[in-house]
Amino acid sequence: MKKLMTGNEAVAYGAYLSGVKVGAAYPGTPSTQIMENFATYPGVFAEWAPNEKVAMDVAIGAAYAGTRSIVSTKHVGLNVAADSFFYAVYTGLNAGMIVCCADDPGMHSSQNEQDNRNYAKFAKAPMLEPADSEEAKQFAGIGIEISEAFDTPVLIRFVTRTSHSSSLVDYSPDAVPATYESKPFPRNPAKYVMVPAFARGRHPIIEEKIKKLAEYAETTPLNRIEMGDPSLGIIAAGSVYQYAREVFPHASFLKLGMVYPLPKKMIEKFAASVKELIVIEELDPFFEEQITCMGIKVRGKEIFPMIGEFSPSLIRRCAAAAGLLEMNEEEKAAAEPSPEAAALPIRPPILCPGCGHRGMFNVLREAGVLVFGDIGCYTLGVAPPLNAMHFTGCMGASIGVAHGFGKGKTKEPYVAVLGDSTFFHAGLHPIVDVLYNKGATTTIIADNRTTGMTGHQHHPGTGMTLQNEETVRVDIAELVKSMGYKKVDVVDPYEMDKFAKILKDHLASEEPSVIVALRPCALKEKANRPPLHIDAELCSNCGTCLDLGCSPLVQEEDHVRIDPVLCNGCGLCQQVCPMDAIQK
Ligand SMILES: Cc1ncc(C[n+]2csc(CCOP(=O)(O)OP(=O)(O)O)c2C)c(N)n1
Repeated sequence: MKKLMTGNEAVAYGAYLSGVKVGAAYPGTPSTQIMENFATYPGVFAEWAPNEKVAMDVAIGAAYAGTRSIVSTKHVGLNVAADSFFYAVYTGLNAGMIVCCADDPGMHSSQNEQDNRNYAKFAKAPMLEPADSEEAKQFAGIGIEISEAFDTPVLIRFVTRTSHSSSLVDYSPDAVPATYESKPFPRNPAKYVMVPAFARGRHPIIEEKIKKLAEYAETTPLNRIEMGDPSLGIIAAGSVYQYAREVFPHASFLKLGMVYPLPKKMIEKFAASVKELIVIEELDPFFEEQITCMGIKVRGKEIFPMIGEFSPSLIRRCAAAAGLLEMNEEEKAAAEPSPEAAALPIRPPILCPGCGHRGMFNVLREAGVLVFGDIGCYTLGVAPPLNAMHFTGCMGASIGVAHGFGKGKTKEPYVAVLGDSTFFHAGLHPIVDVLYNKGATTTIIADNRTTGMTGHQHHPGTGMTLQNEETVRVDIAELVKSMGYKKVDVVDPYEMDKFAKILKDHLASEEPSVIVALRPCALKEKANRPPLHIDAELCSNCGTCLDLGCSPLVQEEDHVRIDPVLCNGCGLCQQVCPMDAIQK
């Protein structure tokens, strides 16, 4: 039967079908649902690791043990896991392993739009890129085959569109996963212990392997030439291939399913059979540069942008500007921004009603401290009217940067702020660094007992596993105390006066300190508190409550009103109202 599946669902299904039994990941949009789905299949073990490097090591370990494995990550997660990924290319594995990584062109939910195809070249590992969900399913199995045939981890690249869009997949509810002979881990230090003497022996093997993979790329059906009108030849992969097919229905195509290493002979043959050759690829000129280096005349980034996400209409507009096609009136009209869309109000993301982060940021703003922030829902503290964050880089950077800022002999009061999931991901090492290197940073851990931003995944501080089993809950306050932190307070960010006093005390202290701002995520809490309302007679319309940036607070002509449908009853606005106009 056919089933509508997202690319994330399909690759998880494909991994299950091909006998993958161990999966590890850390959540990250757009890849999160790969592991969430894989975890639902019978007979598999799947975990949320504290971060992507740990996830990578876990999957590598499983493959060493002779069990097929999968890792999934968003693009920047591969930065975190890169050290491990690179050694795995050197050691090889023992059973197949696929690394599904999802790029985010257009930065729908990321801090950058790096092109992870570069990792394949950099690490010297093969990379596949599906163009729809059926391919996502199939490429999981082919990835495992390649991994075992060439003794290498195989990257499967997604982008937001291939991860999140749905298309039909051949599906059987009773499908039985493939069986395979599990081999015991060979005790072979020359292969698995990467000291320089042994690693030197491995490097030529990797170079040889990538040459063999390039030969494989020439014959695998993953890459195919689809001859149409020979006046224009297009090389494309992934979702961009689908867009290009839509825009140029009659052109000739070289559709790449294996995006590294490239099938050079096939490219030469294709180039020779078309009059003009173009490459359509999002982000970096990854194919274009390699094809240009082969001495083949090709155009790519001269026509299409290096920045942002593509769409059929963007490809059409760029191609028309380059004289490759003519747009009809309807297409021209569709390319113009619609007045209706322009008239829509801008709705930036904001913290949810009842979010504890709001109380914390209100205290921080009122205290006027510099806030070295991090990545999570709480990054929204940067937005007006809270305006209470002054730096965010990547996960876990808050504490180290704040520590360095302190060592830079600043006179300004400053704090580091990061979430509980981020703390377990990349906060442990810098928080040790502050202590070890005699820093004075106050670190605030916004503990909402979940990974809020990516959709409420468990982490070591929630007491539950990905497969919904109860487990040890690592207590953040006890953990930092055991490291040697003496000044540690746990405070509810709903209690803003108390929080402000504790903050003042911590900032006045010379010693490094930790404040755990503990308040479960409002979307998980199911608090069932009655909504508040504003007595219009008492409201002086001063706007103090609006500075909390809480969406149920609506400005009327001469007073503020609370929308009872949205209000969570948290009482933060009641605490800041100077007129006592807000009541239960
Ligand atoms: C290296 C990396 N991995 C994953 C992500 C995706 N991501 C962004 S924020 C976040 C965690 C947020 O959880 P938490 O720190 O608990 O804060 P909350 O959103 O709950 O406030 C994740 C997983 C990322 N941006 N970078």
